[in-house]
Amino acid sequence: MTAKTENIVILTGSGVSAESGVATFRDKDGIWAKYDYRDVATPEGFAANPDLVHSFYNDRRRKLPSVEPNAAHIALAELEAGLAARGGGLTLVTQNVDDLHERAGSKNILHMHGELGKATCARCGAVCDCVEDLSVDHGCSVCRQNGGMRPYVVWFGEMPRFMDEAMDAILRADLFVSIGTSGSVYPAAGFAGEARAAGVRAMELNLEPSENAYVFEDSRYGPATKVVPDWVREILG
Ligand code: BV8
Repeated sequence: MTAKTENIVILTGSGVSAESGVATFRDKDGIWAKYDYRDVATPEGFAANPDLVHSFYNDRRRKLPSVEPNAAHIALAELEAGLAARGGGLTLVTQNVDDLHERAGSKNILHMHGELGKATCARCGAVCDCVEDLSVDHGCSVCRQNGGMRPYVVWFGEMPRFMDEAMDAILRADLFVSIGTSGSVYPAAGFAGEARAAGVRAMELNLEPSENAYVFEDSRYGPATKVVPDWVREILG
C-alpha cells in the first residue's frame, strides 16, 4: 500500500502554457529561435540596449490579456484545493512569468523567474504592478526617478527568487513533479536531483522526455492539457 500523496511540489515551465498560445523558449519556433537570450534576458543585454529589451518584454506583456489558462492550469488549481481539503498541501514553483496559474485559481505560487505583470526600479528597488509598456523614460512611482525601471524578471546570471522556500518545500514533500519544462535552465533543472537525493519521489509530465528525464522515477508524456488533468484525477481519486 503506497502512502497517500499529501504534500506535493510542482515545478512548471513554458510547456504548461504552450496550449494557451504562450510561446515556449527552446521548441523549434520558440523565443530563443527568434532572439539571442544574451541580448534580451541578461543584465548585460539590458545595459547595452534597453530599448530592445523593453520591446521584447512589452510584446510579451501585451499578449497576456488575450491568452487564457488551459486545462492543465485549471487542474493544478483543483489539485491545490483538493489536497488542502484533505489536510495536504501544494507548492507551485513556476519558471513562467505569465499569470495563467493565478488566473486558473492557484494560490501558493512561487514565481522563481519573476513576473511579466510587474516592474522594478533599479534606483530604489520598488516593485510595482505593470500592465503598460515600459521604456527608458518610465518614471518610478515610488522614488520618482526616471530611467531605472526594468521588467521584474530574473535574467541569466541573476539569482532566482524564492530559492529557500522552494528547497524547503521540496525537502518536506512526498512528491516532486516537473511539468512542461526542458530541464535546461538551472538551478530549476536541479530541483529533481535535489528531491531524489532527499528521498522524495520525482515525476515528469512533459510533451517529450526533458534533458534531465533520467532523474525521474516516473513520467507521463503528452500534451499538458491531457496528461496533467489525468494525473490530477488519479491523485485526487
Ligand atoms: C543563476 C527570464 C546564479 C524571464 C529566464 C548551474 C547552476 C546554476 C546556474 C547555472 C548552472 N549552469 C548554468 C547556469 C547559468 C544559467 C543557466 O541555467 N544556463 C543554461 C542555459 C545552461 N542559469 C542562470 O543564469 C540562473 N541564475 O544561476 O544565478 C547566481 C548565483 C549567485 C548570485 C547570482 C546569480 C537564472 C536563470 C533564469 C533565466 N531567466 N527567463 C523570461 O524572459 O521569461 S530562463 C527561461 O528558461 C524561462 O524562465 C523559462 O521558463 C526557462 C526554462 O525554459 P522552459 O520553461 O523549460 O521552456 P523550454 O522552451 O526550454 O521547454 C519547454 C518544454 O515544454 C519542452 O520540454 C517541451 O517539450 C515542453 N512542451 C512544449 N509544449 C508542451 C510541452 N509540454 C507539455 N505540453 C505541451 N503542449
